[in-house]
Amino acid sequence: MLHFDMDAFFASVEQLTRPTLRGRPVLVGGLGGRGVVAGASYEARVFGARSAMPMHQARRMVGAGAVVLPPRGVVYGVASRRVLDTVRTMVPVLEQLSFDEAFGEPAELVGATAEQVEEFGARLRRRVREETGLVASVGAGSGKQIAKIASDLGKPDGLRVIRRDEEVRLLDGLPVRRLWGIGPVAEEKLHRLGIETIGQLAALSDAEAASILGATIGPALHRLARGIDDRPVVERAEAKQISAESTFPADLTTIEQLRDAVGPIAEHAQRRLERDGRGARTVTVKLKKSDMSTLTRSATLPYATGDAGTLTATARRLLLDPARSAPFAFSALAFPDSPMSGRSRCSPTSSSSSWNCPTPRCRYRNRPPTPAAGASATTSAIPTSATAGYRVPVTAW
Ligand code: DCP
Ligand code: MG
Repeated sequence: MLHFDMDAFFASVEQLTRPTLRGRPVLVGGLGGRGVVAGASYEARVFGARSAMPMHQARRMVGAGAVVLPPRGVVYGVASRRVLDTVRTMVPVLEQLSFDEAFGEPAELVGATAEQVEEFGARLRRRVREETGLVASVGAGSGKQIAKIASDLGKPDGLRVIRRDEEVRLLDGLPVRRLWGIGPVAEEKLHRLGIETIGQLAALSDAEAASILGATIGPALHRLARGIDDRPVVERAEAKQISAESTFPADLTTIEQLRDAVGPIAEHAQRRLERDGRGARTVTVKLKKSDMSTLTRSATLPYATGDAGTLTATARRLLLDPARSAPFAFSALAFPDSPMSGRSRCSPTSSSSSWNCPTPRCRYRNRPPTPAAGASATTSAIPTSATAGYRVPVTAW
């Protein structure tokens, strides 16, 4: 498995397109009072500046030499496409994770030695640099988890191939947070039990891992901690968010009411996910309080799934007790995510007034094929995740 990730992507594109910025500490991000850093060049990182840090703090760290720029999304999009197109000349099937990173498993590396993988990775990095002027770091290993860790270890401007016999030693010593799917909440749970490293997590029994991390994602995370990672590379079709929501006649005031209310909403969204032949990895719950303020919480699973039980359970875990905040007037749930592989999806007919659909009950069948139109006020309130393309407002249909 190969993973590539561009170095300081936004900042590097700025330095590429504005040569006077090369070698200088560039901060890309929000310029206003509450702006945060989206990307920092490696020259800025020397001073401690990092992505997601308040811009004023990063500016202070870097000092007078800081070059602060607003993000130019369109330019990064063009650069991203050029990078991806270049990588595809050597790795035809790619699973893109964001603007600047992707997994690939080139057929010519099946059964290759570590030296052959290194040679391929070096060639790939060279080609990206020659074609785009940008620097990619590349990692390789037996699975996605290890390949991603490898590219990170290779940074900046590097290549790291992790051999089978190095894997366990390397994983064991890493903090649990480095494991795919472990967010701040799971990390804190594990820390409270004295589990700091991936090795300590791997040493638990299956039952212990499930009881700490939950029966839905615990076993998957435990397998990853033990270095078992056979997830294939899956080309993603257009990402989208599928959502369902309800408004209640009376405010929900207990966690039990809220849990009950989530069931039918989750099932509704899950049925639509299924009809689309998709799976979801991220579950977002949006709650509207009686004072009309909105609260959004999400969780990302280690695998995309279409399983109703898993998705509903994940949504329920995200709920907050109304007794400890204002009662909830409204609750919504969304699955932004990737398609499951292998099932055909709807496409517009040549007349453009209806759709060819894989299932007879499909909601697209008699709709004009303009899926991006009509995002309702309710769904547009759901933050677009990095993978969300267009959103489908269930309330409108
Ligand atoms: N990004 C962002 N907000 C963040 C993190 C990243 O907007 N909190 C954007 C800017 C980054 C791009 O996504 O340039 C890619 O993210 P990476 O995490 O890959 O970070 P970089 O490419 O900037 O640096 P590197 O990969 O070298 O660590
Ligand atoms: Mg990057």
